[in-house]
Amino acid sequence: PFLLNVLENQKFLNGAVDTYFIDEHPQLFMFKASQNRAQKILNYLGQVMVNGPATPLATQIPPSDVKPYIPSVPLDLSPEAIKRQEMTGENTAVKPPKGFKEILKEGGPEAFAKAVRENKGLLLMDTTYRDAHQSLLATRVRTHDLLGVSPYVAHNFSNLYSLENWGGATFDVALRFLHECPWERLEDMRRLIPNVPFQMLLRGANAVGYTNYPDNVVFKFCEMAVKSGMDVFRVFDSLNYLPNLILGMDAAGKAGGVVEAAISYTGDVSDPNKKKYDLKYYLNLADELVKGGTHVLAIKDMAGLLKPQAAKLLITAIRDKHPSVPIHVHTHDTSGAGVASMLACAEAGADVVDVAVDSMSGMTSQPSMGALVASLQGTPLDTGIPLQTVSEYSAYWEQARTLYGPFECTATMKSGNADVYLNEIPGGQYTNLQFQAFSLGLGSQFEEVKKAYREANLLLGDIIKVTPSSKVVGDFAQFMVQNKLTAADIEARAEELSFPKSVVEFFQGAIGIPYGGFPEPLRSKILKDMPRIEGRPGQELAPLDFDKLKQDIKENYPEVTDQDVMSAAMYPQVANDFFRIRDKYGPVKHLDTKTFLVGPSVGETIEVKIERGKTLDIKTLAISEEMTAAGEREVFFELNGQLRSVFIRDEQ
Ligand code: 3PY
Ligand code: ZN
Repeated sequence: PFLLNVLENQKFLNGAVDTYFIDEHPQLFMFKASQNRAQKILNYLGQVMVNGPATPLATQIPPSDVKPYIPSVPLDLSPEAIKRQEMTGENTAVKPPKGFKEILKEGGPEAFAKAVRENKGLLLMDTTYRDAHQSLLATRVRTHDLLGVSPYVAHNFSNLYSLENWGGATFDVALRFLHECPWERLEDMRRLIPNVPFQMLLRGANAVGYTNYPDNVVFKFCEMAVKSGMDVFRVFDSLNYLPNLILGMDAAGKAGGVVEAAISYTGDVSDPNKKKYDLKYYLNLADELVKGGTHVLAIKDMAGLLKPQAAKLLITAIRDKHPSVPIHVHTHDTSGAGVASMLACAEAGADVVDVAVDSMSGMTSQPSMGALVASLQGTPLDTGIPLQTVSEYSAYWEQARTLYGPFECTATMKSGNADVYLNEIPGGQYTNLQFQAFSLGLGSQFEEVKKAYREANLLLGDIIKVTPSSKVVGDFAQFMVQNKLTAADIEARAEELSFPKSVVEFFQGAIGIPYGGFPEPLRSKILKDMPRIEGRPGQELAPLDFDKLKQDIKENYPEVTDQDVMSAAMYPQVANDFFRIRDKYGPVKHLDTKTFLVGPSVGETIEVKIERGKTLDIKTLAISEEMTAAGEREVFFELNGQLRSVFIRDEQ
């Protein structure tokens, strides 16, 4: 019987116990859910039922009602485990097999890199938990659905190079739209997947934001990420600006992470007419990053421009020059040539390529894991992953994806499109721009935006385009379309036009210096006598005072953690809104996705597991037709068999 938890147990408090004590008394770790948390969840449900979604939905497609089937993992059937299961209600899985995480833990990043380089077959990074949904579902996949299949990943994908599951846009979106703490997500995943290296995307000096941060913020961010379970940091800069890249690499390295410095790829090294970003440019950059101490070298083909022939040239050349450095290639399948390109990379000597599980692959996402695994079966580059395993994993995501209908890129995108070789729009942004164009109701708008994007890029001097430089080009393109301006108009009227803020800041040097410098006379015409930043932008910023920031937040939220403070350092306003919502609605990450997005219907019963062994059974009974004098409606629930109600202001 459950009586006291550890905090009330004298024997535990006196320290008069051994470690097996915990194994034998799992009930000591069962804490009573505070009434508070349950009440807050009811408030959230009431709010969504009365006033509609608490996060903006992007398409007309509703979330499905499915409970994705979770493929099983081997269970521990020992008497101790069964006892534990009886007490906590949780299945007790056996320990998953060891993987590269073990090598990293024991030998550090150098040993990890060596093992990767010596591995015979092709290694894979699975992007399903990050880039795949960033590119297909507006980054909206929630912790709830990531955790669902995590034990399966741990048990069946132990030979992955890494699982990309954090960073990029996930940090911002978790806080802003999913009302979840990104740090908790990372720690939750780590708990369920102890054996596979975790990988994140770090935007160099921009960390996981869109702007430059003081150096101490980037360093502390990486340190905290490692503490919460991060292993491999893919570090890039949106202009391939070396000082920004080196800063990110130093921060990741000092934190103890594996440094995977990335060269962002644009243009076409197989086309002799494309002269700016030629083989020499990429080889020089590779030399600099190896000199800078990267453990692994990444080629980040964020738009999917690396054609098979170009892949062969580029990877062969880097392989020859740096025989002992592992090469990891990232691409997007926007044109449909992704699988062919990744096979070409593997044959030319790349050690690792990026794939997404089949049902989350293709189009602006990564190429298909199953296609790559099957293509290499029985060859010297065999990945060793059984196709059946990929299929089971894919079946989970095929169902889980239907929960995200409101963010589904296929609402507008029906196929791949090789026009990406012309406009060079990165995968994530391609879907975004298409959404925006269609939401304006203009079918032809997207075609115009894509053409303008190409022109805007050339006006900016043909720059590398990836977050945040891709936003500069996107804003510029939209400005041109909205104001019906051609490139010639821009050049002629630059002094009098009022350009988007991001474009002006780019010319000021706010995100760094592009390769080949800024285009003149356009820069001078736009900036006139505005200030310019010379060199690395972050260098000029004063260190952030974390203690002061913590004190400030504490005034409103006394329980603020260091992780919260870092969230606020990255995104001050977004984090503040998140704290307010968390305070009001509690841990909404535990709700299933359909309920989180559109709420339960009247008469529906839902289960909310708010912690190990603690489940809330919530039945929605009714919403009052009458409004109170204060403009509120009463929403009635049955919570674990007891009648409860909440008053919700009707904002409609
Ligand atoms: C990001 O910065 O989020 C990206 O995915 C860039 O490719
Ligand atoms: Zn990407």
